[in-house]
Order: sequence, then C-alpha cells, then structure tokens
Amino acid sequence: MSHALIIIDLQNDFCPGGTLAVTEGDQIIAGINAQMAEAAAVVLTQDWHPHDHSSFASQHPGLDPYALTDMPYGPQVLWPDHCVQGAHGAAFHPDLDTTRADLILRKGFRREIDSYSAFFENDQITPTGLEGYLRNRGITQLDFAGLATDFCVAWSALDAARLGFQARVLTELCRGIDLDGSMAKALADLRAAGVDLV
Ligand code: VGL
Ligand code: ZN
Repeated sequence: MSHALIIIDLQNDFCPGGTLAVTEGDQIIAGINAQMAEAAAVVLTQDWHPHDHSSFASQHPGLDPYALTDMPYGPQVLWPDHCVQGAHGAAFHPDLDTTRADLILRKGFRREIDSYSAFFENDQITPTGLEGYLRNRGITQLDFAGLATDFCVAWSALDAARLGFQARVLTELCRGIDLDGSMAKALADLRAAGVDLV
C-alpha cells in the first residue's frame, strides 16, 4: 500500500441541495468511504473561499453564473457563490468518513485567485504544498475521486501527472458538472496526459 487516495471537494455545496450541486454528487460517498481502507494515506481537499471570492459571479456586476471572464492569470468560469469559509455549504457532506483523513487541504482561500487543482492555484504556478507533503511521505501513486470530475478532479490529476506521480482517476467515484463539453474535454486531456481512468 504505497498509494494515496485524494478525495476532492466532497462538500455540501457540490452535493444535491447545494449552491453548485453536481448531479448524483452524494451517490459516490459510500464507495469512497469503502475505498479508504485500501489506501496508505487519505487526503481530503476542501474548496474554501472568502465570501467575496473573485470566482463568484456575484462579484462581477452584469455577469451571470457560468459566464467566462478574463482574470490576470487567464480565463475563469464564474460560479454561483459556493463553499464560503465556515458556512454549511463548505462543510464536508455528513456521510463522508472524515475520521480516516491524514490531511485536509484547503484551497481557493485567496480572494483574487481560484484554485481548482489540489496542487496549484489557477495561475498553475502557486503551489498549495500538497506535492511536498506527498513526497515527504514517500507516496508516488495517487488515486483521485470526488467532485467535480471535469474541474477540480481533472485539474488535480493532470497536475499530478505533470509532477511525475502515477495518477489514476476512479471514474465511478467521481461526478461531473459538464459545462459546454467540459466532461469530454477533461477525459480526453486526462488520457493524453497518461492518467489512468479506472
Ligand atoms: C469546483 C467549481 C468551482 C470543483 C470548485 O470542486 O470542481 N468547481 N470550485
Ligand atoms: Zn470553488
């Protein structure tokens, strides 16, 4: 058991009833809990935005949720307000077994920049610290599960491959948003990067 299970953003706002609900987002939780027993390390990520985060459409008068805008670091989708620090929507779904987690990594906490990936903020340069943590623990293989397949899961797994980790996405234990073909693009990008889809 030398692999880590990285569980992306299994938070209330991404589950049915949340402000950025992913269809069937809660239906992967039992399978993820079961998968934890197979892993040498379990890492949970938590999307963790200030209330006035720049990725929120509410901060851009005249623009609607799901519109695309330009940020200094590149194009950015604008989202409904979600995963606000300390709010119920930012908490892990109550069915997720958080006791087994070795590390809880928060991301997206800087107002001016979003962070889909567990490894880098959306400028693709600013590290979150996760790479160092995993390398210090001698972990080289990473399994990814969680929400959303086509955003935070895909960006995390692509960065993992780029950093030289052996990366797999457990596709049955993920669900996606699928915005303008983002699901098909994410899966193609993952395959092209050498990420195993299992
Ligand atoms: C996510 C959109 C905005 C995700 C996070 O977890 O995939 N998507 N913030
Ligand atoms: Zn977010």
